[in-house]
Amino acid sequence: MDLKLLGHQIKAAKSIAILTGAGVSAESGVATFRGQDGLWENYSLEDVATPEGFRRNPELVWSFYNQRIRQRLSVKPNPGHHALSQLQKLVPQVTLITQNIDGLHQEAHCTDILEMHGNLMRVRCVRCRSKSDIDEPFKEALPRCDCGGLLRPDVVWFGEILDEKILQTCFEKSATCDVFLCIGTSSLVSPASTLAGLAKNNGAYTCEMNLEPTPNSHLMDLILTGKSGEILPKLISLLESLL
Ligand code: BV8
Ligand code: ZN
Repeated sequence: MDLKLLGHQIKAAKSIAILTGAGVSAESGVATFRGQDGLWENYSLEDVATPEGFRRNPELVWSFYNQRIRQRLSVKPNPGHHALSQLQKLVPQVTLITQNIDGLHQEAHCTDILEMHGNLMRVRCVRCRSKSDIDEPFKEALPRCDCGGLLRPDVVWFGEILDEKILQTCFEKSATCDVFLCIGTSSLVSPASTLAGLAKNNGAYTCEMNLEPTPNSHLMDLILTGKSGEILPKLISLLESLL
């Protein structure tokens, strides 16, 4: 029944904004951040996901990210990623805002993707700021740019500002959409966690898909509890019967 409510809202929507978090990649085998055997269980966020941590111990940060690069290369998009790609084919104007840096939405052929926190498979030089894509982990403990500068992952760490243009577009899409889906995120990290409130304040129909409640659950018109890799394919089958 609940899924039907969402299906009709999506069918009637002119524009849809979707925010995804690590939970969408969990069924691909990518570790989430929080919860049991989450990434922050074995590393402290301050040591491996802040500019201060990188300044203090860049080798530790690179061992953390090389491990995530290795894991990324061993996984594939799951049915939840593929369902989001099908959703974009079924209905117009679906913007995919992701906190994830794993690039699995791209691999599942999603489009209109806004990567709020950067991408694991891209690095940038701290000296000349040049960026380059990578396709494997680094062998050296401290990878360097041709200019001699230290390379860092091209991701947004805690305490760092997000790309201005990407952030503005996230705000604009969230503030003007008719339906806002919040999938697989603990809604603890800002500014990503503010997007649902923006959508709600602007009259959007809001839906959260998660295994558990989050600090944003009170903003939701509909809460679908379960795995995104199971709920989203069911949503697609329903939409195919409605459209
Ligand atoms: C900023 C990139 C302006 C790196 C990430 C106090 C002091 C200083 C700053 C702050 C402060 N208080 C708040 C802040 C701002 C701070 C912040 O929010 N901190 C938090 C910890 C309180 N934010 C920032 O610093 C941002 N910048 O605000 O700039 C500024 C500047 C200076 C000072 C102030 C402000 C930058 C934030 C970006 C950080 N970078 N990632 C990397 O990935 O390595 S954030 C990191 O967390 C990931 O991107 C991740 O996506 C994100 C959020 O986590 P989730 O995706 O939600 O994942 P999580 O594991 O938490 O949850 C998974 C969920 O999925 C769970 O709910 C689970 O139930 C569910 N789930 C699991 N399996 C499934 C599922 N759901 C469905 N199906 C399943 N199968
Ligand atoms: Zn350089």
